[in-house]
Order: sequence, then C-alpha cells, then structure tokens
Amino acid sequence: MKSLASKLVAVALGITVSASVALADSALEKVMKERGLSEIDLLAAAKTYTPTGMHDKYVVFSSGGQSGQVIVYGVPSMRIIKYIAVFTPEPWQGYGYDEDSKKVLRQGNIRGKEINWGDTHHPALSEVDGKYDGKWLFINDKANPRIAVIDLHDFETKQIVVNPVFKSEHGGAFVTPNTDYILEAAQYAAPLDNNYHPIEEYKESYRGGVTFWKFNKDTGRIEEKNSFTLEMPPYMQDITDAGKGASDGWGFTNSFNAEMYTGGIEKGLPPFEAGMSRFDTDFLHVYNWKILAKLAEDPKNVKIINDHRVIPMSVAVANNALFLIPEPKSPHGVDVSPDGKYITVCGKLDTHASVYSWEKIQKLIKDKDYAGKDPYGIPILDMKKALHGQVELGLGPLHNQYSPVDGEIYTSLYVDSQVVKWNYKDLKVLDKVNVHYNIGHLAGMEGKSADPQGDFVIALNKLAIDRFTNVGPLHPQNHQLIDIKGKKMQLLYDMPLPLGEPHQAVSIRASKLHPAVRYKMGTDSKTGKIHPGKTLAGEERIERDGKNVTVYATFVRSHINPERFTVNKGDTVTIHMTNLERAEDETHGFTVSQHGIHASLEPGETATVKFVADLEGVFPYYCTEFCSALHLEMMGYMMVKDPDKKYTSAKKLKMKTMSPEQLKQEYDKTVGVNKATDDVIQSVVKFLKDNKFGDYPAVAALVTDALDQYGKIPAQKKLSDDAVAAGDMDKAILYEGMIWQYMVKTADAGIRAKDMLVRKLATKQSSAAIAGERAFNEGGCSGCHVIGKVSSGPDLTGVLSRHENGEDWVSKFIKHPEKMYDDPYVKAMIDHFNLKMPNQSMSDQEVKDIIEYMKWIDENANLF
Ligand code: CUK
Ligand code: CUA
Repeated sequence: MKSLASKLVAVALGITVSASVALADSALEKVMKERGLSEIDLLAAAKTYTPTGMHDKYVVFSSGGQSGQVIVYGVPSMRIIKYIAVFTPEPWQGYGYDEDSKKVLRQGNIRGKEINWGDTHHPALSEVDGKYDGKWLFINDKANPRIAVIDLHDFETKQIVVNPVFKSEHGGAFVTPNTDYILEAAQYAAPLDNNYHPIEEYKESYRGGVTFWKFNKDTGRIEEKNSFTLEMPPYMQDITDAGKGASDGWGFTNSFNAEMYTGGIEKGLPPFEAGMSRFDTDFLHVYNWKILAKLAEDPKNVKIINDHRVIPMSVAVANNALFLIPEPKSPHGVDVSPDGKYITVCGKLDTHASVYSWEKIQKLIKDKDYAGKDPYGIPILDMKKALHGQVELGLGPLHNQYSPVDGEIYTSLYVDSQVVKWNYKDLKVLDKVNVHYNIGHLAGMEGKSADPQGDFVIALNKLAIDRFTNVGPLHPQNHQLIDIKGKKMQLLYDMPLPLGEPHQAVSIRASKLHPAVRYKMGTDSKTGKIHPGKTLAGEERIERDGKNVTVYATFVRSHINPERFTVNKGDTVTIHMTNLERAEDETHGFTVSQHGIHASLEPGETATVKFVADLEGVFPYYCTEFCSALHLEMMGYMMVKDPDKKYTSAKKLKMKTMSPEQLKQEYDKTVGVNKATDDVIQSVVKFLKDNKFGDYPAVAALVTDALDQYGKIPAQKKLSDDAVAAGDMDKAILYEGMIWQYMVKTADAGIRAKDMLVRKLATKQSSAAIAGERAFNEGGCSGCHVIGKVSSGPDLTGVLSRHENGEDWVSKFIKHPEKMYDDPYVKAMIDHFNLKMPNQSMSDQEVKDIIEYMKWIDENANLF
C-alpha cells in the first residue's frame, strides 16, 4: 500500500520515484487514513490539484442560469475566477449601480419596461473557421428574449440586444463558423407582433422562428439594423447549432410540439405535457442562412414587424432555404460534428441518439426528394433516408460534445444520470460513467468547436441531492469534472455552484485568451472610449449649475480627491471618478452612504455615479476595496444642507496645541524615518538594477508600478519645504507623512519585484530542495530563521560551511538540538538570541531535504 500510494502520486505528478517521495509517503499515508481516501482518490486529486501560482489549462464560461450572469472557472482546478454581470445587477462590480453599466443594462429594457432579471442558458464563443479565437462571448436570456455581447479583453458585458419579435427564446446563442451571425431560435410560440391574438388562432397567428443577429467583428457589436428573422411554424423551436465545414451556411434547430397543442388544464383539457408529446416525431428545421441573408436584402422578400425584417416561411421555401426532417419526439440537443458532416439529435423521451448524414440530407434536397409537406408548405425530408443511423444510449439522452478522436462523442443521459461515450460513425457505445444527478448539458474542452481538445468533460447536473453539506432545501448546482483521456472515463471532482442553474458551458484553452490588466487612462470600460468625465491629477473640481452638482474626482492609493463637498438638499449629484492607478489589480471602489450607489474602478477606468441628494445630513463616502494599508483612510464627506433652514454654528472647543519645539521635533523625526525608508528603497533598486530586472517583463511591470509611486514624492517634498518656509510646521509634517505613504507603496511593489526576480534568477530547485523548503516552513524553522537576515535566530545562509563536516553537523543539530546545547558555538548562540533551538521532531528524510534546501540557498546566496 505504501509503495503503491507513492507510485501513484509519483506517476500522477510525472516525477520519478525517489527518496523524497518516500518521505511524502508516511505523511501521505497518514492523511489518507485520517480522511479515508483511496489510491483512486489520490490520483483524482493529483489530476486536479493546482498548487499556488500554477494556472489552469482551460477556462470555462458557464451560464449562470437564473442569476442572469456568466460564471468563469478554470479546468482542471475547478476554481471560480469570475462572475460576469450580464442581464442582472452585480453589486461588487457596480454593474447596475453606476451610470455607465446602467446604460448597458438598460439596453435590455423591453417595450419601455426595466428588466433586471434574466435566465441565461447558452454561452457561445466567437469563432474563426469554426475554431475559437478567444475574443468575444455571447449569451442568451430565455425568459426575456435577449442576447448579450461580452468582450473577453476585459470580461465585461458591452451590449444587450432585445429580440424584436419573439416573446421567449431558447436556441441562442450559437454562432456561425466565422461569427458572421449569432443565431437565436424562439421557444414558446407567440404572435410575432405585440398584439393580442386569441389562443384559438394559434395555428394562424402564433409563430416561432430563428433570428440572425449580424455581428460586426471590427466594432465588436451586434448590428440590429442588419439582423433579420426567419419565420417558422408554431412548433416550439429549441436548441440550435450552426453548420460548419461541409455544412457551412446552414443552420439546424429542433423543436417539440409539432402537435401544435395549446393546453387548457384549467378547462379540463389534458395538460401541455400530454398534448405536446403525442406524436412519435417532431421536426428538425434545416435552413440556409447564406441564402436567407441575401433574401433579406430585398424589401420584397421581408415583412417588417416591430421595425425588424422577417422573412416569411413561404419566401424561404420558394428559395430552397427551409426544410424539415422528422426527429424522435420531444428531442433536446442538436450538435454538428467538428467536420460538419454529421448532425446528432438526442431523443430525451427516446432512448436513441439519431445521427443524420449531411451528405444524405444534401442529396434529398438536391433531388427534391420530399416525403411530403407540413401544413405551412415546408418540404419534409424522409427521416430514414436522411439518417446515418441510430444508437440506443440509455434513458433521457440530451446533449453532445466531441473529442479529437475520429467519431468519438459524449452524450448526457438525464434519466440514467450518466455520461456515455460512443462513436457516431460506427454507432457503437464505448463507455459509461455515473454522475450525480440528472445531468443536463455537458461541456467538453472546446468540445463543440471544429477543434475539440478532449482531456475532460464536465457534467452540468440539475440535482446535487447528497453531494454536499446540507445548506437547506435549496441545494447548490453540481459541476462534475470527468477525465476522458483514458479508455475508461474517471470522475475527478465535484464543484458546487450556488448561483443558478448552469445549463450550457463552453470552454477554451487559456492560452487563447489575452485579457488586459489595465485600461488606457480615463476609459469608459463599457464603450471602450475615453470617458467624458476623465479627470487627471490636478484637474479635480466641483462644478455647480443650478441644482446640478458635478464632481470630478480622482482615486489613487490612498485618497479620493476631493475629500469634501457640500450640496443643497434636492440637488442632482453626478460624480465622475477616475482611478489613476496603473498598477495591476489596484482597484478602488466607491459608495456614498445611504444612497444605493456603487462603482468599481479598475486601474485607468473612469466611471460615473449619479443620484439625487434628497436627504439632509452628513454622508461619509469611501473606497470599498481594501486597496492599501491606509484604505480605511480613503474616505470623504458629502454634506447636504437644507437651503430653507438656518444653521447656527457650534461653540468652538478649546484644544491644547503643540509648542514650536515639539513641532520641530516631530518634523525632524518624520524626515528621519523617510530618510531611512528611502535607503531601503535604494538598496532594493540597486539589487534590481544589478540583476537586470528589465530582462523580465513581469518584474519590469512591477518596477514601473513602484517608480510610478516614487515619482510622486518630489511634488510632496516641495509642498513640505514650502510649508517649512512659510513657518507652517503642522502642514509640513503632514506632507512628510504623505511622502512616507508613497515610499511604503513604492516598497510594496518594489519588494514584490525583488522576490519575483530572485525566483527567476535562482537556480532550479531539485524536488528534494522543494520538499526541504516545505519542511522548513511547515516544520516551524521559518518562525525563527529568515533566509538572508538575522531575525530571532541566526541567518542560515552559509550554515553548511560554518562547521567542519557541515552537513553532518547541521543534521545532528536538527535531529537532537538539546544534545548540543553545551557545544561552545551553540551556547554562544543561545546566549546571544536568548532562545534555544527546539527539537522539531523532523524525520531523517525531512532533515535530508532541508540540507538540500540549504545547499540551494548557498548556491543562490548572492540573491538573498
Ligand atoms: S438547456 Cu438546460 S439542459 Cu436550456 Cu440547453 Cu438542455
Ligand atoms: Cu482605495 Cu481602498
């Protein structure tokens, strides 16, 4: 068991079995025993565990379902990295709480109604030749038919478009292979206009359809005027996919309710669920969007409904652009293979997956070999003639994903709670794995692109039931990571997601994403343009125009400028805020107490909050991100006066003041501290320069941040000197204090740069030295010994050469320090530090590794 565990870990980590693993072994075994873990568990852990600093290979964009958002996480770690606010307000990011994001959110108003709730289902990444390019993400809102555009340069929502003719949708967002169009299919049939039509006229006046949203790849926005809709019968259209490769130019949308049943349980009629699943088959809609786009250009071919072009079914049929193929009843997923030659539809109520051959469909279309027409005159292709074949998969097949292996496909089985691996070419089932429970979509790695990566699939389960600690009747969702690299699938990890039902998730190789770390100074992140409220240092001001007060503010560690402003009750207050930072991750937030506003200002960003100051009183405002040591001090006051009230001033209290001598003393002390701090900064700067920090871009970026702070000091020094000259020592002390603040910020970034540079310059640690460093830190040595410094214990740099047979000496000392307390050297040290080296109960292996770590330190002694 012992050697098996160590081998497993070693194999999983890709290291050769060595002595250091044997060390891990005893500790590992202990943990395994305590937590009841098996070797299989360890293997799963090794496949997902991501040590600090290591990044994920894939990034997943999951629909946030009823949260109206998108959730971003990494694979294989399953660590959540971001929530992208889309259709609903998001407090942290200020989305819906500042004016600029409100403009985006309000694009989603429908017929003048503010909608602050959304139901996201299907995220889609932008494509070039059917492969992901990492630039844009689109997602739909099922409840309020809308599509949103997210820019992956900053992971923010930039646009929301409202479907002008649908009343609900589900078959979006799906993109064409070069992101020319984003497809959005309706769900519940309804009149395309906004009028009342009795349900008795369902067949005549209710319709479905697919909207083709034109995407402009240069502006990164959907062009509503250049978009159009294809009218479809009032079958409930469902999931959609765009053809690619062989089937480029075509789109596929399945449906349920070919029965056109209209319900009426309240009148004693059978319910929808019975009436809508009566027929054995529903229809897969097959249409050519390239022909349709051409047709839409001619006004003769379109009806204008709600100011939007709609191509009637008859026009599409007359131009060979719309066909139907029967598919097993109430299907769900429709997924085009990576080469575009096969279209797989899953039965949901049928145990089969049906694989259609694009070649056969094309031939039927070309030969006009129709099995008949539907009541709306749409040609129906014969199902048997269009099928490549059917495979019995299990109960409730829903959605499919592909892998790079030819013909390999993964399908979710909702009722069986399984993922099944099979081959859509030779129609053979290969493997099944159980999931918990009721899986909906599954996400392969780029598994729906023309370039699927394999590696993993994620089961997006509808129920979590007993998988997590009970938190009451509402359970989290469960995303389960499955390794698909081997012949047999292996379930690796359960991730609870407590923010809404995931539906679909799409993933992309992290290496394909290139997000920014800062904005160009003064950018409105929502438009990407320079914000009209951009304010640079020195431009801060308060402007009044009647009852409108506009504040132009700047934010930089650790102050907001201005720090006070007064308005009259009833004034409309607009605050434009610019975060002057360029340092990575230095976000500031802003709120004014009791006014329901918030903004998040990323480095370089400008945003605006606006409100009516309708309450009299004093309202603190502050930075809401713990941005720096003096973050709590990053505050100010808004004072609201009632113009109709008379205020009498308070009687001033007499307070003791400092004598000129005391002031001088404090001033000298402050200047002295600054001098000492500057010396430390200079030593770090020298180290960085001596070691050519410029050769390392990440280090250089930190140094730039540090020098940015340092560069603010001369202006403060001048203010201090001026104050001294004017005899205002009080003010001079405050400016000297400000200089110290800038020095601390400089040192903060500078020391991080130094640490990073040391890691880059140092020789590579052997695995034994790595284990040794861990033992050193975890075993408590680092509590007294700081490498490169004398702290509560001696500096250990060079310790191995301090004694004869150094390695032996140190080993013995670590193992049994108490036996050596009388050694003259040790005695002297005990006296000096007034501390005895304790016995840390290190194992022989740990001691050996620590020695290796000490050797590594000595090799790199110049860096500490
Ligand atoms: S849907 Cu939820 S499991 Cu909206 Cu794509 Cu199939
Ligand atoms: Cu800025 Cu806290």
